[in-house]
Parts: sequence; structure tokens; C-alpha cells
Amino acid sequence: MKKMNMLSQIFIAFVLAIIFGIIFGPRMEIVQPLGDLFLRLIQFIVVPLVLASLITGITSLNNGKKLLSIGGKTISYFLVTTLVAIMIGLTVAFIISPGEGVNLELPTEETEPAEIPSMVDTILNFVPINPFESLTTGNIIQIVFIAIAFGIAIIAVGEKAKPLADFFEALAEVMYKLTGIIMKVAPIGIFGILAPIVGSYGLSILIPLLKIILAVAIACVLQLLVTYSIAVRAFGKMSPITFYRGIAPAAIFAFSTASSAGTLPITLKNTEENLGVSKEISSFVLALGATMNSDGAAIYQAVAVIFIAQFFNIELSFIQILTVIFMAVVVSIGAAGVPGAGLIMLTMVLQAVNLPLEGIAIIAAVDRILDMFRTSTNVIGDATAAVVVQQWEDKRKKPGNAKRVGNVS
Ligand code: DAS
Repeated sequence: MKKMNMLSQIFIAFVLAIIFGIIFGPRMEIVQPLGDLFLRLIQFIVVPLVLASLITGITSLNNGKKLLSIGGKTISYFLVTTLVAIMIGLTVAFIISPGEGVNLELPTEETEPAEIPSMVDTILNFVPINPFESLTTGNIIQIVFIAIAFGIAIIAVGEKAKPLADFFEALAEVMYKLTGIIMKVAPIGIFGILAPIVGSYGLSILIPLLKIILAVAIACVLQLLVTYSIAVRAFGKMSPITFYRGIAPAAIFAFSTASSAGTLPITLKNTEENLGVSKEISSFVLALGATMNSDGAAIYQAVAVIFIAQFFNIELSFIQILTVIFMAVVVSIGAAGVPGAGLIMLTMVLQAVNLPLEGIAIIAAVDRILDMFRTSTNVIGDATAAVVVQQWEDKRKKPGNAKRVGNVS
């Protein structure tokens, strides 16, 4: 029998979990260890994955020195579109409120509400006193600080630090492979997570899951129709219709595979052949984008955090919202272009704002569907960067008659 693809496996696990949950009710607790095992596997890889992928994302700036002149413009474009994506994600999440109305008490023992640190303490806490302690205790915010500091220092040292850059690049590849392996057992994990929940809370639990799919989908579509259309029109001097027609094959492939790294060859082909971007710029911008620009993953983090806070009736403070925005930018830089990367990075974001990791268990059941939306958004976002940077470079070289990129209709 032809190997069933991951989406079908997850769909079957989802349906079976609902059926078994309805038939056997709370007795489905018996399969809870399967879900706990899946969650432990996700938590097992998050620290090395964040450290390696973030350092690699930053040191990849060092490649193609001759193109460093466009590095700054590309990074600024990435940062602006990511921040807009996060704002769209937060706005849609607050409007739709996907986690509202579920009165799921926290499964962990009641803890006295942790006092919210002041803004100054929060910022000071970003800086680790002992990097090894940050790594062993999984202090994610401090691990992010370590990764950014090391990434910048590796670039500054240059050739002598190349072995270290190569080490982290190799470690990132190993962590991506491990992510892929762990995501292969996702169907079993989802069954072990969802069946006990349906058994205990009934079908009503599906409503918030459908609402989060709606929220992520709407936020991604808004990012495409508003942010990216304005960017290609205003800065890329290209009609959005031409752009979306040209990038469609890559967008559809990304949606189906949930892997922006796997889509990269098609994204390169589409931007060069259909959108008139030069090989030099498309390879630099798209490779950089695949490593450190995931607007879809950023949208997902923003929506998922609001969903989980609402799901467990937890009020987020202003500082926590700011932390979510910061961490979603970090995820956009550090998220790997492989299926399920966003779910694993969500562990990091939840830890940063002290939200229960059990929320991962709830979202995991529909993560593959969410991954399709965020991956296609990641790929399309990178392609808009290539079109815009090409236009900026054309204008810089020939201020007078910057040619329009692509066969603008
Ligand atoms: N699937 C990832 C990608 O390929 C996105 C994610 O998981 O957030 O970009």
C-alpha cells in the first residue's frame, strides 16, 4: 500500500481520537502517556534547536560578502513584515478569541500566581549570569540572548570563528532531522493527547480548535492580501496579481508539504522565471529568508499564545504581550523550515510568558493544518522580499529608469 502521507495519518488519528473519546469517555485517560511522551520529545529538542537555528540564522548573514550591501535592506524588510504579521495575528486572535468560553482548569497543581516582574527586571532577566545554567534550566529568553550574542560575535571574529559557525550549522541540520523524526510520531501523540480530552470534555473541545484554525487562516490571508500586496505594489513596482500568479506553484507546494526548506527550489525557480528576480538576489534573499524569516510562524505564535491564555482563563499582562511580540520575532528568525517547527518553537514562547505547556497538547491536534497556512505564508513572504530587494537594487544601480521587475501586467 502506498505510504500514507503525514496529513492523512494525522487526520485519521484525529478522527479516531474523537470516536474513541466519545465511546470510552474518561477511560481514554489510559492513552494519556502517549500524548505525554510526544510532548516530552518536543521539549527534548527545543533548547538545542533554538540555540543552533538562531545562531545559524544570524551567521548566515555572513555568507556572500559581496551581497552584504543588500543584507541590511533585506533584514529591515524582513523585520517590518514580521512585526506587521504579529500585529495582524494578535488583532485577529483578540477579535476571534478562539480559546474563550472553555473552562478547562489548569491540569497542573494549583500554584500561587507568580508575581509579574517589573519591566526593568524583565529586561535585566534577558541577560544570563551563567550561560550553562540558562541552557540546563531551559531559560529560553536567556538562550535567545546567548544565541544572538554568539551569532553577532561569530560574524565579528570572521574566519577564525568559522569552525564554530560550521558546528552550529551542523547542529541545526541535526536538530531539523530530529524534528522531522519526532513529527513522524505526531499521529500517535495526537491520539494520546486528544482522545482523553474528548473523553473528559466531550465534542465541545473541537469548537476552539476549529476557531484557532480560522484565526490563523484569516491572519495569514490578511498578511497576503494587505501586507504583501502593498509591498510588491509600492516597493516591488509589480501588480499583486502578477506576483501571486508567479509564486502560485511554490505557495501550493509549501501549503501541501508544510516545509519551506523543501519548497525552496520551487520558490527560487518561480521568483527567477516568473517574477524577473536575478539569480544572485533570489538565491541570497530566499536562502536568508528560509533561514531567518518566517512571517507565518510569527503569526501562529501570536495567535496560539492568545488561544492558550484564553483556554486556561489566564489574563496576559502588557509586559507579557510585549514578550510575546519579541519572542514571535525571535521565532520568525529561528524557526526551521521543516514541518512542525512552529509547534516546537511555541514551547519556547509559552515558557517565556509562563503559560502552561499543556496548551501545546491542545494545539498539536490541529497543528499540521495550521502548519500548512504558516508555511505558505513564510514562502510567499520570502518571495515578496526578493521582488522588493531586486527593485531597490535596480533603482540603486540605475536611478533614472529602474526597470519594473517581472512582466508587470
Ligand atoms: N513548517 C515550517 C516551515 O516549513 C513553519 C512552521 O512550522 O512554523 O516554514
